[in-house]
Amino acid sequence: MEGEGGRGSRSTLLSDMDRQHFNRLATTGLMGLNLRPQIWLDLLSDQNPEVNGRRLNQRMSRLASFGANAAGGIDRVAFSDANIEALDWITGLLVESGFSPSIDFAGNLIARKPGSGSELPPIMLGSHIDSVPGGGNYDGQVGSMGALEVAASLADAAHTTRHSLEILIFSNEEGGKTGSRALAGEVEGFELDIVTASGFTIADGIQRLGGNPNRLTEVRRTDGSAEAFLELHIEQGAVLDTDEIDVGVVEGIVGIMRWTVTVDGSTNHAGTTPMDRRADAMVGAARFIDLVHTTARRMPGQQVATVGRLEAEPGVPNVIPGRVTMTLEIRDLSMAGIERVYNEINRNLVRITEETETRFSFQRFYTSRAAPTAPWIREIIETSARGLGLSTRRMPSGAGHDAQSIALFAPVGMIFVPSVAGISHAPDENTSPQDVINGVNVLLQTLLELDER
Ligand code: HGY
Ligand code: MN
Ligand code: MN
Repeated sequence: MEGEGGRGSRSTLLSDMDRQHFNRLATTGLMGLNLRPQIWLDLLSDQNPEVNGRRLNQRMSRLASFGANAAGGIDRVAFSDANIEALDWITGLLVESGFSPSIDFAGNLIARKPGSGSELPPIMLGSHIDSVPGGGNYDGQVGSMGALEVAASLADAAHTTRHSLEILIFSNEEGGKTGSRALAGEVEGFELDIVTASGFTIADGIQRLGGNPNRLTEVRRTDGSAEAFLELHIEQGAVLDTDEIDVGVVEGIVGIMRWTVTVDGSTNHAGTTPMDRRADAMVGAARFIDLVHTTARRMPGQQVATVGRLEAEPGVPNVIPGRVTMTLEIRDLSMAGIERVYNEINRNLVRITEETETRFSFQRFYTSRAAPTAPWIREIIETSARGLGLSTRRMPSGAGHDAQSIALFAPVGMIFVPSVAGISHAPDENTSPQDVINGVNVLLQTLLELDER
């Protein structure tokens, strides 16, 4: 904190970084102003240390080549070969920055660098590099390359933080935040058998990454085992872009619950069964989808609900479907809000089951708890951004993030940068190189402030 200045080594970093600025400016023309060196240094010591934006964006491009698809996006789903190859590349970069990387039992890539205050808990930084099928080049990747760039900038400046640093590239974020939830002790046993977009179960996938699903519970961290966790991420919505705000300061992250919904009716001949003698599971499903949508829409609040997948059996044109299997996902900033939507859907479902003569059953398969970010870290992010001349806006996150799992055992902060037109989970996902740099500068500055505490 402010009043405790002097015990840390931040001043060393500032002067080292200033020297970098000095060198850069000296070679790029400030020399021409013919100022005395002492004056340059005085000028420069007022500046915030900045990361190497060129290296950062070059690495963003290189990362985009792992699992690149023809649409300009990526198919780097968790546990795929592209996921593993990208992790190998990142491992090398972490070593170059003086970090010791390893894969934990949950398949997280974790790299550590000791701080000067050996008794202090670590500061954690990171995000994910796995994508949804047909994803874009920024979701998770800005925060991952951002953490690596912070590491590289600190190494360039030969700066040792007081707290040890831990960089984490979490496993299977898109398929259920397996890595970060394992650190919080939240992964349920049955999840290991879930088949992911890669075609591998979560258990097999963890093994492919070099983890060990049988020892998953051993990675659980205890309360207070970290000083803080910082995650930089793209907004994935259009608020910052539309209002031309540089940086979002996340106040809270939505909770998410998902269920497999099974609708049972009667399989029968599509040509000979009269319309009034059918128990068509697809009709039950159709009415259910509408109910989910209208319920979430009509209730007061900001909850969202989605049926994202549907399969009919036997799934042929001339048979009335006897069974439909769907997913239901509900999100809200409070878990009680999710429960309210779920109960309201179920209350109205009675009518649908009666009218369509179908039966519904629900099996919950995923829970990611809603989490507020730490108020004191929000303030540090805000001050850091403003110190860099960037505008800020406090906002909630409707997307899920690894930070919400880490929030279960450590204070977390999240920095958002704009997503062009709010597009995400699609090849057109985009964030300008300058916005990426801005976000990473805020990440670095926030880390340095936290390290002073
Ligand atoms: O689904 C989500 O919100 C996140 O992108 N994993
Ligand atoms: Mn995502
Ligand atoms: Mn993400």
